[in-house]
Amino acid sequence: MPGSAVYLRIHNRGQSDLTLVSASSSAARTLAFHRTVVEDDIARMEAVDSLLIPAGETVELRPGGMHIMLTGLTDDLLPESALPLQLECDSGEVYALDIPVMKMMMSERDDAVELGDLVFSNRWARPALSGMNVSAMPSG
Ligand SMILES: [Cu+2]
Repeated sequence: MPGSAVYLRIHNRGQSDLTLVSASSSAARTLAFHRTVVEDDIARMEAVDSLLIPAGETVELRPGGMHIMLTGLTDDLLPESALPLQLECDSGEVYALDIPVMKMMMSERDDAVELGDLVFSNRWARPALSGMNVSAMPSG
């Protein structure tokens, strides 16, 4: 199944907990919040309905953990391009971000974007081609 995954760090600098309830992009038909669970030494991914960002805390989406899964790609995700991502909060607020496509995370990056109470940083997505049956399957 062709697909990609988005990783990023989200810090809530506000006084209230925020919950992200959906993700969308013009580059893919389906986006879902996933977490990785390990049972009997086998890792698999599981969809979760929402992503809680507690007040004052930081949530990290990274390979092998939480991530945003993209399937049904409508655009090729090529290295050095960027994909548009919208995250919707339960308050109705929508956060629009560009996610750089890269093969791996290049350590810490100074790319923080402040939108309302949330600060997004270290964001990246795995490269993938929209037409391929076999792709570099995100490991989690
Ligand atoms: Cu996944």
